[in-house]
Amino acid sequence: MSSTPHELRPIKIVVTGVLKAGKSTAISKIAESAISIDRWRTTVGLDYGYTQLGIYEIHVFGTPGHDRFSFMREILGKGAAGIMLVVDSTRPEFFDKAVEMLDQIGVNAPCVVLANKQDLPDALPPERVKEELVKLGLSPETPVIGTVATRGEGVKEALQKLLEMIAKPRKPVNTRL
Ligand SMILES: Nc1nc2c(ncn2[C@@H]2O[C@H](COP(=O)(O)OP(=O)(O)O)[C@@H](O)[C@H]2O)c(=O)[nH]1
Ligand SMILES: [Mg+2]
Repeated sequence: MSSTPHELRPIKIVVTGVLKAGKSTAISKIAESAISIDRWRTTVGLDYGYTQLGIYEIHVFGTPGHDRFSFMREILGKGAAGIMLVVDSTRPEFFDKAVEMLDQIGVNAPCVVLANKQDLPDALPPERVKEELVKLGLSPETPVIGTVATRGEGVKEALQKLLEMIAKPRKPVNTRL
């Protein structure tokens, strides 16, 4: 069965992470079209990207890294079907902050982590990134995928994984339904 545009399901995905982790770069690789509101190469407002994959019409929103925009994280998180957390695998000192940002999104949606900058020699491998993040409170079921956002490596795979998690039926709140 082929799907017509009418059957496309619009969903919102939020991309979060600290400054310079690679969020804008990752979004530009995911999306057919992407915009970034930035100044001096730093995202000050937000990133937005749009793409279609399978049955989904995907609207990707990147949260701004600067703390003075922290209020935006909760706003952007509203109604999100999934979350992508981008971390710079060479900067474990920021992992704590990354997990904190995940909390600030404030939605209990499926999440994947992009262990980005795997091309750099001092990058922690994805398994090590996961170990560290779990120590800081990340749920151990969260997939952590190695990526090189500048080359687009692993980014689409991470999105695909997230979509699989979104598609998985979750226990209904009302068990009689
Ligand atoms: N070496 C390397 N650099 C990256 C990678 N992803 C992003 N960068 C660089 O890291 C910097 C910050 O990326 P950006 O996407 O603006 O981060 P954001 O602040 O999270 O949106 C830029 O100079 C990017 O070119 C990667 O996978 N490898
Ligand atoms: Mg940015």
